[in-house]
Amino acid sequence: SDAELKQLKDLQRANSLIQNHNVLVEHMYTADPSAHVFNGTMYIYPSHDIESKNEINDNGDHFAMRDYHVLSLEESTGKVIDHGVALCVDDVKWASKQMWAPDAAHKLGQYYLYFPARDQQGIFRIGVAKSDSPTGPFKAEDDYIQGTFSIDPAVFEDEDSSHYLYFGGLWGGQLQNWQTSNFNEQNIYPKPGEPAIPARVAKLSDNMISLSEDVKEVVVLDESGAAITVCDNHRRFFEGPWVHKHNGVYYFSYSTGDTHKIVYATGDNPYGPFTYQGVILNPVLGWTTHHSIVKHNGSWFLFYHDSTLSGGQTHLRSIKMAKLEHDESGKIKTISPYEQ
Ligand code: FUB
Repeated sequence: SDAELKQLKDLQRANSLIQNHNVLVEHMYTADPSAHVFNGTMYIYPSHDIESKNEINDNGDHFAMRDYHVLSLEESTGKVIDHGVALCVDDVKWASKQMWAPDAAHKLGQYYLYFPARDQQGIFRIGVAKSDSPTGPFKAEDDYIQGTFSIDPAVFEDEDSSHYLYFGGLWGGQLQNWQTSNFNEQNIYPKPGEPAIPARVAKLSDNMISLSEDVKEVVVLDESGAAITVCDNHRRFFEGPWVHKHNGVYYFSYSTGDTHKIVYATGDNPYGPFTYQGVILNPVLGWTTHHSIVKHNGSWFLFYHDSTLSGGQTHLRSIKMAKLEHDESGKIKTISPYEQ
């Protein structure tokens, strides 16, 4: 089958790449790195990948993660420190399993960890946990953030100190089950030619643990101003939203899922619409690709993951980083992860 052929090709590529994997940590598997600079230090909030006996399927059952570790990095070339377990699913009342891609934010001496997990009914929701340290341990709120659903939270802090929570992911991430305001057991996709299913965004309240407004759709347009359509798999949103701001422009970037790219679109405000611009990261080894973009000491960095260290096992990933460049017109230079 196509899937078996891809796995075989991935394994062959892994064998040739394993010698020079340059992963950031080797003592555990890590993925979905959300990086932030807090008080001058770079902190990384990744998923903590683990072995699983679950079937490998489009529902993502093989991603059975249970906890989070926070990592820090003093210099972009420095050693990565693992600060240990920051939050475990057993300590989150509303969650049952699958602690997927998290993110974090800082406000007035408090740190907030945002994370998706399945609730007791198996529906993905987004929760929040607090700490007075960027490395945790974090204490989870008793319930998930009302109004949230699906996966992959990403928090963007604008220059006026407003915080925006982006989220969403297709297939196992259940975004296709939220075409109305209630969870629908059935997967509902738009018809060919119709606009793609969008990521979602809402401003966070001052308390950082609730939404201050209704959830809105994040629309991505093509060069003619039309919404990217559902069958445009090389450009439509799949999962892993992230926003950064450069020279006053808002950059909305995300994974295209089954075409395995990180792409970006630009806009003039945090809600969009955003206009598609191009590819940030070409496909990595493994099915998923997930990133974050952060500025540290005047330079921009891309954090991402691949499955090199595990020999191509798609649910056992490792985080990496690369320098990211905006050219004079604001375009991001495409990164090809295995080319020097
Ligand atoms: O790590 C589990 C899922 O895989 C994430 O939520 C997605 O973004 C993908 O990386």
